[in-house]
Amino acid sequence: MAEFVVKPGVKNLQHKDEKLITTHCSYCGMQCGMHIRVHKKTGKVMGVEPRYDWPVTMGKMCPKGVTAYQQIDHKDRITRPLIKKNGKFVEASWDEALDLIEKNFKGLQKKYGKDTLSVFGGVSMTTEKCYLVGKYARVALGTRYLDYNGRFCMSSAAGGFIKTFGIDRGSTLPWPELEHSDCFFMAGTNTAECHPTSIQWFWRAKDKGAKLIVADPRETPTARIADVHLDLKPGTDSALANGMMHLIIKEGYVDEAYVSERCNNYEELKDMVKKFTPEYTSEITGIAVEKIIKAAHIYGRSPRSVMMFARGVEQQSKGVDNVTLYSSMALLRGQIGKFASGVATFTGQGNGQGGREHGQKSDLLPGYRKLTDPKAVEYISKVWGIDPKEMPEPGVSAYEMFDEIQKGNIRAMHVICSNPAVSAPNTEYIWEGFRKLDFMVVSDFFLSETAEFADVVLPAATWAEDEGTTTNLEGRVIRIRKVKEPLGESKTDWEIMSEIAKRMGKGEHFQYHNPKEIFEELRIASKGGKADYSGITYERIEKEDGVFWPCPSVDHPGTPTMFKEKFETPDGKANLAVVDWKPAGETPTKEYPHLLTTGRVVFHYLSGNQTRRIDFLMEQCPLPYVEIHPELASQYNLSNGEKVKLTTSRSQMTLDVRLTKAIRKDTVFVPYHWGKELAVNQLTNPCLDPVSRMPEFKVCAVKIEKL
Ligand SMILES: Nc1nc2c(c(=O)[nH]1)N[C@H]1C(S)=C(S)[C@@H](COP(=O)(O)OP(=O)(O)OC[C@H]3O[C@@H](n4cnc5c(=O)[nH]c(N)nc54)[C@H](O)[C@@H]3O)O[C@H]1N2
Ligand SMILES: Nc1nc2c(c(=O)[nH]1)N[C@H]1C(S)=C(S)[C@@H](COP(=O)(O)OP(=O)(O)OC[C@H]3O[C@@H](n4cnc5c(=O)[nH]c(N)nc54)[C@H](O)[C@@H]3O)O[C@H]1N2
Ligand code: SF4
Ligand SMILES: [Mo]
Repeated sequence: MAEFVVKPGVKNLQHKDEKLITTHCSYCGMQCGMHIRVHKKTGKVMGVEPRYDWPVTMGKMCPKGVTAYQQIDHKDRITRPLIKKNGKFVEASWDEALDLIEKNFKGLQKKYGKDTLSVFGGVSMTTEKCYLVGKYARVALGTRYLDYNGRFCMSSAAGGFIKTFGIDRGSTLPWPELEHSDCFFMAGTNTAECHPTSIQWFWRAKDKGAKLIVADPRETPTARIADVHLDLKPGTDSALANGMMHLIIKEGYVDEAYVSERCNNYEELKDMVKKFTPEYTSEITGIAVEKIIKAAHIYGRSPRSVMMFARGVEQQSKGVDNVTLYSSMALLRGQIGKFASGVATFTGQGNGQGGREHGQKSDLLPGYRKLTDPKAVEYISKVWGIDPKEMPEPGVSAYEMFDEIQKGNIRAMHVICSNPAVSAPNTEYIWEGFRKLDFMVVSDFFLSETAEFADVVLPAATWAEDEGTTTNLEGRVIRIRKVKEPLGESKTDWEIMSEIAKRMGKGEHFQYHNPKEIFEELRIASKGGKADYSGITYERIEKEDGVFWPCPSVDHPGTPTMFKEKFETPDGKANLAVVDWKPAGETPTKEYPHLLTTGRVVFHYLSGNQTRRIDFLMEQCPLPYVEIHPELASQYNLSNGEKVKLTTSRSQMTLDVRLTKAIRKDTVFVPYHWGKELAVNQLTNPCLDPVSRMPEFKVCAVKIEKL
């Protein structure tokens, strides 16, 4: 019945009636290599096969990835445009929907000015689409108000990397080198559940003797395999990193030659970390002194180490500080720009890297150019064929757009590929904003909690119904392939934006026939920028198993390892962080005596709008819950499975208790993948990092009550 596809290293099983279409999983930044099985005669999607010859994931996939294909023909797909009439959605033709959008967008702009429209983007889309969102907002709609869900995801990493290294690329090294590292310091990353197919690299390294240090308030599946688990109090990472550097300096683990040649601020850093003795560090972080010392010795003595972090340290009002400090630990050890060592943040969304480089952010243009730089404006205006004077000014960050709604400065919003009704902090404020809008459009393929607020919902094609590129967590640009035609009347996001552009009288700037044409334009737009894609072509990606940016010409090999000779700062040196510890935006009080942190489980993805529709994943994890240590629970006489009320100064909600010893006694944890009354973001603190404008999803003060 089955036959083997014979190709070196490939062991995929293939049925004779099926063809395999080679692509990548739609969900996280790992972008696991996979083949979608399609019936040759009917074109029906039959299932998935992992791709054994993909060098980053080598045939591994997680429970979300192996069921991702079930979205493609899912019964819940929106297949025709929806228009809200008397509070209810009715199906409409594309012409009706687009007419209504045109009438409202034009009418509102005539009355209130161009900036009354806004766009809220997302990075589950290909880079071609993400690039086009920026052009759509600025050229088709002509508004300054554009931001995207990556603001809640990668923005502190971006801010920290720019400060430290002068450029924001998530990883300084390619993933297959991890196997040859001696030590991994992992702060605020639950890799085992959030980037599960990475774990194979750490196991292979561990088999050769590598050590793993994990800093997390919870004993996650990642922490469970660690040699040292630094169980810190949420919001204290800057103290921990300073404490580690205190010991690295004191014990003589600094690579003095590297630091003097390649880094600024060493003397100032030494002064700053003097007070962070293990005792002082322990007092702030709550980690035992011996563990701090043990971790510093392991990290300090490892010839090749990789500093790794994720949202646990970044989604804080001091997220940028944390990133600069942890990166500085790696710099002190001279670990950046060499084989099997470096710094990496785990990119969250599938295209979290590529989608943030080409102008979806309120202050950025393609290629990481700055909207405040007149030369950049001039260059991009030329590529786009507009007068530089028409280029809108920078707008505001994702959460701050909701302040503009309250002030009446924004009266319409087009949400493309995001579900902020679930995923933005302090959701009641977000819901209030959506209700206040005069007109709202959402592009999605499933009716999300956000879409329910909309006046018009446009059926978007899925990741499997279009081709294009994404950039994975290493910085490798890869190909996403079209598996089948869009379901029903759904259209690709680039077609939808181009249609609306035409209606807004800007059609001449959106004359695309396929994603490749958009990519060719993006190559030019990014040329000479920091994220230079001009040397990358679809053909090269195919031939070379992806191409790492920056890649400034077609004969350039791409850049798997960053900063081999110099950093991207004006003087070519990295900036060590001289930053004191500051408390989180909210700390426990008498009324709210405990800490609440939020995050993920392996079975669901982000707002859950995709994974809550997959039966297998719902069977594994149907509802949110609150993780509480048995000692804390006993203070409130709570037992497993009981209902408990959590209250913060913003709101309250009811959750099931899950007793576990794998969490600090002063902290509770809730996963955030559910909406409405089940959304933990009703409780979270919208306190923003001053640089990245990242909300503090990871720390707030909470009250616990037995019901
Ligand atoms: N299964 C699954 N995988 C995913 C996703 C998903 O939704 N589900 N989403 C993807 C996306 S977009 C992202 S951004 C990534 C996120 O990947 P991660 O950042 O790894 O995931 P989180 O669960 O948000 O947070 C990681 C850890 O931070 C810890 N933490 C909380 N507060 C602190 C603190 O103050 N300091 C430190 N050091 N740690 C703290 C939490 O206990 C948690 O275990 O995952 C990607 N992969
Ligand atoms: N409390 C708390 N809140 C958090 C976090 C946390 O750790 N704690 N993490 C934050 C992070 S890191 C992130 S990344 C955000 C994510 O927050 P969201 O942006 O809300 O995440 P998604 O659920 O991916 O939303 C994407 C939506 O777009 C749709 N979609 C997917 N692909 C496409 C496409 O190609 N085109 C179109 N048009 N639509 C598409 C999906 O169906 C879904 O409804 O949440 C943030 N919120
Ligand atoms: S690890 Fe990420 S990319 Fe890989 S299968 Fe799971 S969700 Fe998809
Ligand atoms: Mo994310």
